[in-house]
Amino acid sequence: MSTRFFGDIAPIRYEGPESTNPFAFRWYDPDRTVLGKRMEEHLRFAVAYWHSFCGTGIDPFGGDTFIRPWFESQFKGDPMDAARLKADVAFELFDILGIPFFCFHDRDIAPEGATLAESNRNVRAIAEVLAAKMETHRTKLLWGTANLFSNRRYMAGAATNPDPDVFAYAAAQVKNCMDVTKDLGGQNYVLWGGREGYETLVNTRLKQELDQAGRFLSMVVDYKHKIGFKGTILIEPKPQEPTKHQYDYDVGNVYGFLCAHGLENEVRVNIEQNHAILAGHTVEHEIALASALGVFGSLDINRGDYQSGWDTDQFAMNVPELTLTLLEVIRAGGFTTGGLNFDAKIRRQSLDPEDLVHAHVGSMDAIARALLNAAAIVEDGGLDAHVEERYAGWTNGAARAMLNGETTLDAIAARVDAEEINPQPRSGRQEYLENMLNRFS
Ligand code: XLS
Ligand code: NI
Ligand code: NI
Repeated sequence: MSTRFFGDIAPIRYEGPESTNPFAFRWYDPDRTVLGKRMEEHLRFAVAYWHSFCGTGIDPFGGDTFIRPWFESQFKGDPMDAARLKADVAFELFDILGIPFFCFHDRDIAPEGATLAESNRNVRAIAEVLAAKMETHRTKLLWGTANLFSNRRYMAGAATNPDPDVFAYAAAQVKNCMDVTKDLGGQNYVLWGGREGYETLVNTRLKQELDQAGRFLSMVVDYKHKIGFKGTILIEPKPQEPTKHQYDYDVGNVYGFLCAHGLENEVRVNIEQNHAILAGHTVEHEIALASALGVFGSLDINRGDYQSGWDTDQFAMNVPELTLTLLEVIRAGGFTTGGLNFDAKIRRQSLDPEDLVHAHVGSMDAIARALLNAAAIVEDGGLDAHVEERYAGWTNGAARAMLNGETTLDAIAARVDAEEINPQPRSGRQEYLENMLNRFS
């Protein structure tokens, strides 16, 4: 059954850079080979159920602006029927975009019930609706996650709540969501700890809360193995918002936490552009660090505002910025189970169904163009050659010995004396290299 929420908008096709058709791709050409791989396989785009089908346009100073027939406030009848209508519209958009993946929270797809058992049944019932649709549509599940932050019971955290009953409730909710994610063939399972942090240290036992978080994550990993879920468990770092201080602050912080609990080979990170900015980093930095530490998993691709100190979650449209992002993704070896999830929302004034289409089409195009730019930079080789040259000293024997543990501090001191080593600074050539990059954007 087609709901035709999007009217007569036809599936978006690639028409090439000269096209002026707003309902066409100018750069995203899924079958085009880039660095030996199809563009679609490089990018692995996913629609985020929460922003695209649950977002209301609300902001701190005003209520809903979007008209969506499946919203509880606008739907007359059984909320489960509203959830089914929402699923119809979701697959209508997936088909229009030809998108390979989607992502959801349990509470996005199905309404919360009076008890957890009822909520879990609702999630399971709508998952069956989604499973049936996935059989006849091409869109698959990139990841599922449990919403452990909206309901007031989680206001002081889920795994890190002072109340053990909240910890238990969250565990039961996550178990159900992992089961459903596995049954839908999800390629990852995400944990974002929006309320796992504190508002004030005055009432917080920080070490106790960190221990709780570690135990919770260990049980998630154990359960993954118990049910034979083949996907990747991902933690999504964010420094603050909604809590003043969140424990999963950034990639470096999450890595330390994983090591402290022996989970660094079990869990990877889902990096978000806007979260990187809030942590005082760039998204490239977070990708490069995750890759260096062996925990790069997936990306929530969006765009933060450089003036607002909050998660504005705008669609990413800036090609030169995205070129640097895609360059780091390529350097990290690309995605395995991960992908690019549009954790982005249309603006409060973007009222029309077609605005959702323009947002996705525009961002898919900007990212595709950035991938082509990044691939051209790699193929040109000039940048890599410069970096190679910059570190070339480390290939000689005495230098290698310093790195691989074959020498000691006092032996090095003796060699510096004997060889009268006196290093001369060399230009880092930043502007020269930035000029080189600008040839590709
Ligand atoms: C919020 C997060 C959230 C996660 C999924 O800032 O980005 O949307 O991606 O829970
Ligand atoms: Ni996110
Ligand atoms: Ni976010």
